[in-house]
Amino acid sequence: MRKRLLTGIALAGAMALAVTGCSTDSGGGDGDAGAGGGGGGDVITVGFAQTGSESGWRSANTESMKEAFSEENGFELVFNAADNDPAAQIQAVRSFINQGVDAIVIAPIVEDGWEDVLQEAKDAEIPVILEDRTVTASEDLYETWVGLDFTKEGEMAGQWAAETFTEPTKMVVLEGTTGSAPANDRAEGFDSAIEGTPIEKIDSQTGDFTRDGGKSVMEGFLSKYGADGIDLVYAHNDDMALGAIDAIEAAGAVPGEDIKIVSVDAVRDGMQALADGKINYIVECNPLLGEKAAELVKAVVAGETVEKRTIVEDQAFDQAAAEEALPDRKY
Ligand code: GYE
Repeated sequence: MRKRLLTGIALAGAMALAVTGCSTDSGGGDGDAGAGGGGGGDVITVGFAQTGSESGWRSANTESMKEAFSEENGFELVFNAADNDPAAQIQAVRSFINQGVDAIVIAPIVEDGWEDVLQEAKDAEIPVILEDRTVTASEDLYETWVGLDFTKEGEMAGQWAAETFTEPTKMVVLEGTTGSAPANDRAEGFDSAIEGTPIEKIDSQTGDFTRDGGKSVMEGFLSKYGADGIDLVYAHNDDMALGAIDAIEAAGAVPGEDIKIVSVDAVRDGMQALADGKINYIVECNPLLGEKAAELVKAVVAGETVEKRTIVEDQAFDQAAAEEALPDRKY
């Protein structure tokens, strides 16, 4: 503990020096000589292992995190985006441990496989805070998690489908990244909500949460079943829904009419497509988790006890609600 604390102080000192040197070199554009020191307190060095940059949601989340973990707020952020490669993400966490950061924040790409590296962080007495996605590893291996209720998101999407489709309906699913918490939970929540309805899942494949992935998987579905053989698309995120829209239009069908679409996230492009009638319903997933994550990191580093889980509430939008929300949408 003490050893780590000393390392932290040494690091903070080195950084304060580096920042001071930097602002002198840059001609004092920042003005305030105290700005680099986080208001005179110790700078908290945080390693953040982001998933990658797969979607609009992810861009908004990265921006929110960078804004919250700023120098002005007393942080030095070491950022890594793993390009959706679970092994690379674990390696990034290991390198944060070796660097002796004060805290590690992880948005875990997949749920499984975290035990060893989380134990290594624990042995090094570096607190780990999860944001966005969850892991299957024991809760003892991390301090806290801030994120969304993905199962509920799936349920909300499924409830809309269950109410909307009362005749036999053929549905295809564009899944998120295989093994990720939102892909697993959004599938489970949706499936439970449509149980006993005439909605039949005829196919389900991963589009990896990307627009290109959604487009190519949808092209495959369209060539296999024909546009007439598909009534509904459930996309685990807006980006894949947007890719599916391109594929449906290219096949000469009308998205939102010939083939209905329900998705999750409510990012600006998705909301625009909903307002345009190309998507029929969107369940929100709030990416603005930075402020809460930074607050938790500060508390944990200060040795305070924090809640094990913080869940941010989501809402859902139909076309009219999207039109109304769009002008003030922050992401
Ligand atoms: O829905 C998707 C992103 O983990 C909640 O990841 C997040 C998901 C989000 O790529 O767009």
